[in-house]
Amino acid sequence: MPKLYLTFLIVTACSFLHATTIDVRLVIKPGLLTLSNGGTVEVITYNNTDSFSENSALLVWELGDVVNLKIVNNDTQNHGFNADGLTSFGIIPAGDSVIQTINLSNAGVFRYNDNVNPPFNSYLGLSGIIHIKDPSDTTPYFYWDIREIQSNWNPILYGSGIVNLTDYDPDFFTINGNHNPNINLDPIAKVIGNVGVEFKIVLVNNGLSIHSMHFHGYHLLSAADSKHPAFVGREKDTFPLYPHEHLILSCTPDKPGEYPVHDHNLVAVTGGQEYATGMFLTLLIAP
Ligand SMILES: [Cu+2]
Repeated sequence: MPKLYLTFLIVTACSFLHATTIDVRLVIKPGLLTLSNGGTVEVITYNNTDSFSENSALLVWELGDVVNLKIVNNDTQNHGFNADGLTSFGIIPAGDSVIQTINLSNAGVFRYNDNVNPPFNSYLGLSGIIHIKDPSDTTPYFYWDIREIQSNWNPILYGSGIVNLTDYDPDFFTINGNHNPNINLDPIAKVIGNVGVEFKIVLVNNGLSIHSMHFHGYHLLSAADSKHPAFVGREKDTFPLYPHEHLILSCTPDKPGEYPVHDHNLVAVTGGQEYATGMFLTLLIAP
């Protein structure tokens, strides 16, 4: 047997030996999201605990593992669960649950969403991030689940009413369901790092608008781009992000400091027409 082939067999066998099976349960639940002006709107989210979370769960899994994913639909409407390139559950009727086994054979970022009533159920909060990590990748990761809210749409859509996409005029803008300044208290989003130590940020646009994240202080390297794979390798300070697109950005800070990051689509830095209660946060880099 050729040596290379034998090595491949041994490596494959080892990775199977180390494969872990994990049970993941996500519950679809309606609830209220608190906006930057203190008001609330109806949202529906995928929750990985029994309590309601304002933003759908971040799912970080390991390459080679096997996930038994159970989706429980605790809403009064039918929903689904879909992640392009990974899995699709079809319809999960109200009050029902569906289990699927997913073999994690490709590392990378996948956007998951409810593909029923597109794009509105996804807009209402039923969308999130799956990151399948290669265990050899020890880089610290941060995650930005980016979306907008048109506050007068949520009660209509939640009540199964109809809105016109061409009238979309969002008034609140969130990262992981948070806004400035609260966003800086979210350890999943807030980059805290050190000079000379690489970190990566996964950005997923789960909204319906184009965003453009602008970094002060550093240039970041595009390490993955779902919409424009040819842009991978570019080093710059502003990264457009189309609806349902994802990016992975890498940075090895060359200096200490606290530097702002904000959406260059400046309306998205506001919340309820108030500046700067939207997509604005800082990178905090220690020497
Ligand atoms: Cu700026």
